[in-house]
Amino acid sequence: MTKLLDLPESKHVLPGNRACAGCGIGIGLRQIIAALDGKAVMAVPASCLTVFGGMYPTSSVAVPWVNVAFPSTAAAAAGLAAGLRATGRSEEMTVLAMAGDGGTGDIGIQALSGAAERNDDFIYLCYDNEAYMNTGTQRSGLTPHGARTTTTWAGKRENPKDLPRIMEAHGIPYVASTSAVYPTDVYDKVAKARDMHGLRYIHMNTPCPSGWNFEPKDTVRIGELAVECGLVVLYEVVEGAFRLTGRSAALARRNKALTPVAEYVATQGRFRSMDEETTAEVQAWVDGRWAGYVARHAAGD
Ligand SMILES: Cc1ncc(C[n+]2csc(CCOP(=O)(O)OP(=O)(O)O)c2C)c(N)n1
Ligand code: SF4
Ligand SMILES: [Mg+2]
Repeated sequence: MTKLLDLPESKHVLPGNRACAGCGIGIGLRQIIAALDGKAVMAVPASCLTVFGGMYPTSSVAVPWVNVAFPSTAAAAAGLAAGLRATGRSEEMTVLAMAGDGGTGDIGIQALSGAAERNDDFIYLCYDNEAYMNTGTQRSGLTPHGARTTTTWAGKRENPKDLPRIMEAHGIPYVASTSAVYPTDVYDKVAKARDMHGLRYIHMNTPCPSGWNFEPKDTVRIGELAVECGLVVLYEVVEGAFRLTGRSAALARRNKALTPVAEYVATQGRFRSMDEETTAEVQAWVDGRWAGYVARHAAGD
């Protein structure tokens, strides 16, 4: 595992963009592009990520980038990969499709599922800020149970879709779950995916101070707390073999109860109206999932 001080300096994600202060996307994006050494071509739909792309002719991301229609990110990436293959340049650069949770789990899922079924040759990275943030915080299929958005005033009633698991069911070579606030975990997973072929799917949690309603200075603390309480789990599935990574692996080794979900929800305004009953439901859901991850880790399947 790469050590924090050994991470390369970010040469391709430049200072200066219009994203909110404390945005988790920027932290993760630096490691993603660094792991590809800037040798990437990106396909990106409408989202907060396009704010980092900026308005032509300026951009804070110094790699080629195609803005694509919302449902077609994976289809566009498959086309870019086919183009590189046809011109004999597949080994020169990686095709990186990168989209939000709404653009991936709701709007883009059919194109992504098709690309996974064909095992098209690109990395798809979904950054998950847990709602449609660029348009002012509407509920997505990945918004957590209990979270308040502009379309769930009383708190969302459903559990979020488990997108990495849906992708794993396609039998693709690589699936990973990470968090932007663990830079070495992000870097190592993207670097591993870079050296593989076929469809590689990485899911990255990205805390969002504006939509989750917390102070920008707390991004890293809140991202870490999500892992401490098991709402976000760091893992990878390589050719079907599952293992927990980084902090999640350490928590499993410790073999103690995780931090209660109640501590996490107390840190964010979006959970302000969450009552004790809902918190207990979410806790039970997290406990069940965590036990499943720990069992898979132990079995190595
Ligand atoms: C076809 C289409 N429908 C709706 C929009 C408006 N729109 C732009 S960004 C966005 C939110 C995307 O949410 P997500 O994919 O989660 O990314 P985030 O904004 O959270 O980073 C929406 C609905 C659009 N640009 N195009
Ligand atoms: S709304 Fe959230 S995800 Fe979007 S730029 Fe602001 S902090 Fe980042
Ligand atoms: Mg989103």
